[in-house]
Amino acid sequence: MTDLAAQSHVLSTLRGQRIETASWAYGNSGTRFKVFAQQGVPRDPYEKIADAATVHRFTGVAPTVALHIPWDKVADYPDLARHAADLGIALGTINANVFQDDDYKLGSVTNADPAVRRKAIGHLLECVDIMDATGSRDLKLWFSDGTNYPGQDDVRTRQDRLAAALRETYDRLGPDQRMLLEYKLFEPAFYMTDVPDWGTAYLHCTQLGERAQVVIDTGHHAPGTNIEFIVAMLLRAGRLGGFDFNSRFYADDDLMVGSADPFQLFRIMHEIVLAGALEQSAGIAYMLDQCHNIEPKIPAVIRSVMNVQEATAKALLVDHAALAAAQQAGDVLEANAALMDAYHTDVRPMLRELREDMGLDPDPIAAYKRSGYFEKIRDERAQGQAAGWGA
Ligand SMILES: [Mn+2]
Repeated sequence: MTDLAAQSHVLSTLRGQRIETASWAYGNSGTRFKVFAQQGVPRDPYEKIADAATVHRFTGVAPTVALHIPWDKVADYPDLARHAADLGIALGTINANVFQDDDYKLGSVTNADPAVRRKAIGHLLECVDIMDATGSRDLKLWFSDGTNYPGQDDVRTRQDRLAAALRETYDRLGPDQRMLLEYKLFEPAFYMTDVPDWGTAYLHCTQLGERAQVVIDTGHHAPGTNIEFIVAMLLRAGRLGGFDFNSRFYADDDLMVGSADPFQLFRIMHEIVLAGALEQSAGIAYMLDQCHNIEPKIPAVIRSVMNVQEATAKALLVDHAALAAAQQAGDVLEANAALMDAYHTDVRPMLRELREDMGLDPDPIAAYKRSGYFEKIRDERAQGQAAGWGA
């Protein structure tokens, strides 16, 4: 390809990129020590969707918003979907929640008590009902289940209970719906987590069927884990269903993706580009799972979308022919340089050009600040109860 043809390929690929934002990113959040309230925070799912639509209006690549049940429970889901459509976006992934009820102290679907397991499975099935009403494709499952002490419960029996719950839920899915199973190393369980790693999630998915896929939350790994290796393995197995993007430094920090380690995000996107998995037809959901505790939320989500775009643009700039030739020749330094040259490219001018081509302001954050949206929501939402975790 000529340089010009290559540039036009990169731009058209970036134009087709889709990043899903999360409803909970717009609500109040914090650490387990303190939730800091912000002004203008949505009071209900309708207002969260309005904020998500605002992110899409300024970025052009975030046309869906993930919901979390019961945080985003409403009486009329088709009406919520219409509200989203009126604002130019759609409802996305449905995230289940079986971790915020006293009954789940010793686990949800893995609990020794069959009545608790039935309650948890009932919630998962209810989430599929909601997907039917919203038109959502994906059900995302994350289980806080695990144990704090050796001997607290039987490891294999808990896996059997988990498998049974996943089977019942999977069998309830429609033909166009998928189950995305998320893993997490630790927390809130500190000795053993029932789905701690990609291998466990992968094993359950392969036993369920084609539409059970693993989701990689970038914050859910031990320090030093080579996440792009996991990406490559799941791509190779056809079991990568999506990402929950966020940034971690110590544990599950849930900060803006690409903020602490933009090079890691680039390495992940490089595997994605190599596998041709950026196309929507590849069926990989690119979602943000973040909380903005000390920074203003909407600009933080916009910044996160831009960080993913920048990492993707750099990954698209890797000279694959030069990389393959260097690898084949055993030229370690040239192979590494093929990646680093792309990583060190300043892609911001190209992304500004892309936004102008899309009829957007080249600087989405500045455009958002000028728009008056924050002043509007600050005044409109001054009264009432702001949404937050568990609300
Ligand atoms: Mn997640």
